[in-house]
Amino acid sequence: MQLLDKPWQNWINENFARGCAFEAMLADMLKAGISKDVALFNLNNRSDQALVIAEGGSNQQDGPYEQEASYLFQHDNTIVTLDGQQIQVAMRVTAPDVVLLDNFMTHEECDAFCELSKSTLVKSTVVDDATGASVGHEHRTSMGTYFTLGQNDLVKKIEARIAEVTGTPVPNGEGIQILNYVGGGEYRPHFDYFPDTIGGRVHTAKSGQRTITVIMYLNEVKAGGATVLPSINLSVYPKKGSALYFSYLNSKGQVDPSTLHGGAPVIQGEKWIATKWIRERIYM
Ligand code: PD2
Ligand code: ZN
Repeated sequence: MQLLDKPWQNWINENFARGCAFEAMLADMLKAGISKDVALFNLNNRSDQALVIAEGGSNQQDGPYEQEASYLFQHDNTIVTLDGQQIQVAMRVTAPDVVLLDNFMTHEECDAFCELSKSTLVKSTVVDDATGASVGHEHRTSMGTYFTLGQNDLVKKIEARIAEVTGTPVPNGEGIQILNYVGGGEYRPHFDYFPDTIGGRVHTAKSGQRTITVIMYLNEVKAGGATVLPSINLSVYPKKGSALYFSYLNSKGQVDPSTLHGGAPVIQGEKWIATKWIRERIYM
């Protein structure tokens, strides 16, 4: 069976890494004139994703990502927020811009988020590359729910804290998303920024690109469930109340492919997180 050329192999690997739907990729390939047999063969026998990322092939911009100062650069070991939360900087990587914050939330705040979410969890989705629609996918096996901006006092307090720590306006944040993973649940490696595709542009048209992700850990996981950044061989294990920050958009509009990240399978116990994605402009 015919192995497609390098640009097509890269395209397949990049889209898999982003969590694109298999069916959407197949449809795009058929549209481009590739026969179904060849498309299926190449989708099922893709070359090593890590290789493509190492070659810098995971976004369409010119030249390598130029690292700029972190949004959190102004902070020292401890950040005391206006509401009195004493947050410790536990770990920092400068390229990509990654910071682990301990004691970002109290245990009571974590428990309250889980309690408030339990009754509204639904199967999580990914963005369809071709259309921008939200679709279910085997690469993302969690249950989730969203809070709208400022939906209740807890949400307001945490949104204000995120805005203060990251130095970004509250209205630039998407609503907090709660995710719950159980037995084997995972979120395969992907980018949180939107790709430069028709589907991606549907999402960036109004509020711009995503700039920052803050993942807040709401419980301790018995085994597995680390957030992994394979490009830098980093695994962050969930610790109740801590938060993982990373940023991926610079002032030139480049996005940082080394922020490829995923949620490793939960082996024992369950995993609860809250995620905040921040945009360039007011989110609407
Ligand atoms: O659950 C995680 O650790 C995880 C991994 C990758 C969450 C997200 N991405 C996300 O919410 O974007
Ligand atoms: Zn993510």
